[in-house]
Amino acid sequence: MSQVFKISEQVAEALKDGKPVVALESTIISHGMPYPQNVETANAVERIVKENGCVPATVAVINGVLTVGCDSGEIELLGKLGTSVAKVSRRDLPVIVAKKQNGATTVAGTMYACTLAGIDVFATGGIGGAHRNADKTMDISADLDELRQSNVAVVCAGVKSILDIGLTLECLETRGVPVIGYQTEDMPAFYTQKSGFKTDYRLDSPLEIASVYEAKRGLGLNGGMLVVNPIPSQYSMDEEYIEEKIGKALSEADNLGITGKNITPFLLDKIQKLTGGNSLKANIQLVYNNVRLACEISKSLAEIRRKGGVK
Ligand code: PSU
Ligand code: MN
Repeated sequence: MSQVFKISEQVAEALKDGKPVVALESTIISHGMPYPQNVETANAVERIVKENGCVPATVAVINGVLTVGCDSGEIELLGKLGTSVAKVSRRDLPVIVAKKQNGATTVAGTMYACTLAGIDVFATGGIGGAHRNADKTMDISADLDELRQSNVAVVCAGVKSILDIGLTLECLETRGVPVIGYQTEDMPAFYTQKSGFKTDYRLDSPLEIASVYEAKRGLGLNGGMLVVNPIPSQYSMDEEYIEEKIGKALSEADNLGITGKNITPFLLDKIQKLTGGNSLKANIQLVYNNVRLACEISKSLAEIRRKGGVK
């Protein structure tokens, strides 16, 4: 059989040596932001990971190979292709690989690659979740089911209120996924620091988060952990303003009958256009903030393991 999975040399070496690695998804590049800001952000993220003493591992399907550790040319390609490249969640992986196509991995697709590679920490902007009318449509992102089964700590800024945040939290509870607020009790709503919902636990240091992750592993509890990191206050958006734009985007999607895998990218694009790029600025900054926290967690985890792990 031809090669279906590849870890870049740099990432493989770091993993072998117990060095801290941070995984990054690629749907956020192709479907989450416009070109060229998407490529600029992805490159800046790689730089931030390195500056913070970790090895970046951007994940995507490149010519049919699920690749952990994309190079800058591959990142540029995904950014330029934008929404014309396949959006690859768990169910899409075998098809895009067999057809030898390119694909940008979602949180679910990236978490699966992390499991294959043995990467424990993954940073992104926001995860998918239960959509606002999920009680009727059953539109619940595969990201939530992946969190049930893949052993990865995912650092995000919560979920956008394009989703039903309360229902998303219920789905996570059912799936046994701990939702950890970093230095907060509040579940953030991506563009804002609060959603009106609470997290399961508040932890105040990367070391505590890493210890919980290791305890989970020690117990043989399969599945992920969701670390929610609120957008820094200087970049957070006015709640009423963003809610109004989200409402508009949702009703437009409804009028156009957009469903399935197209709905999330449609809403992300609409919101960016309706806010005249303001939301993109906030989005970029919260990603950087999550990447920095993920680096600290990954370094703490490496340190715990160097000292012999949680007993
Ligand atoms: N939410 C965002 N930005 C994103 C996504 C979600 O704020 O870029 C992307 C992520 O890749 C996520 C995917 O995994 O959308 C979820 O898509 P769906 O709802 O179709 O599962
Ligand atoms: Mn969906």
